[in-house]
Amino acid sequence: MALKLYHAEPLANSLKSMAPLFEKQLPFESIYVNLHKFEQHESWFLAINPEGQVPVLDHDGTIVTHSTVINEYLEDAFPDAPPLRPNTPAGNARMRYWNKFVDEHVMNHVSMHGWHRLVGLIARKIAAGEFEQLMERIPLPDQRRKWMAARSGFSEQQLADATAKIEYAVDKVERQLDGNPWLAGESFTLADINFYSHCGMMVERMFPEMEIAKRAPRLVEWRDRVTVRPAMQQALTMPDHTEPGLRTWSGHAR
Ligand SMILES: N[C@@H](CCC(=O)N[C@@H](CS)C(=O)NCC(=O)O)C(=O)O
Repeated sequence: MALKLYHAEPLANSLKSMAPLFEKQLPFESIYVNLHKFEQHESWFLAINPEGQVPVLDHDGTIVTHSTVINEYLEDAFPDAPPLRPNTPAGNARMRYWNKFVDEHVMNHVSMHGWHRLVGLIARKIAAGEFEQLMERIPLPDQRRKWMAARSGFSEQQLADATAKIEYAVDKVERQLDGNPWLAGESFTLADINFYSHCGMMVERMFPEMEIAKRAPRLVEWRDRVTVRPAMQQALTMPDHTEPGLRTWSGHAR
């Protein structure tokens, strides 16, 4: 059995698929893809994932893409490893409800702020002609538009809309954690890993004006319980090649 994970820094989608590998104690070969150098759009990587995005799991030649799909694949492929799904119909439905919520209503909004603050700096450093050439290599039209928007800067209105969606998510999670130790109920699941990787671990540092400690104390306590998990610590200490000067809020929870 050979597992390889193509990933970037331990944050967002990359963290989301690294954490389950450590939680499930599955040895894997880590292959770092440098997004700051656009390696995800190079032909060697596009041959593995034609969509040009990380993370990608390679399990004995079976290629699996999209973090939520990868994480469920690991549950199905390794039933004897410590589970990250309740494995009851109702429990799995709750977990998938929260995964869907994070994937559809949280990830892109936090990501826009991240791209505005970090990727925008990277994109603006690239010379005009070179930038257009790099854009031509991006296979997903939405992703190409996102890179271009990051270079010119997202509008105040777009950023404010994204902030409102994040506030909604924070309040929703805070209510869910009233009486439930974890998002899907009694056990730690992929849903906790998902919300943590995209929002929970950095929301306080990214949005100090939200006063998260006051607004969502249960979320902060949950966040700390996720951070100290040995597997999460292993994932969080995976290499970070972000230029130190560009590590503002993205300095990870270490
Ligand atoms: N739906 C995908 C999204 C993957 C994604 O957005 N990956 C980002 C890194 S967090 C990426 O590869 N960005 C580089 C790019 O699109 O150029 C998933 O869940 O894995």
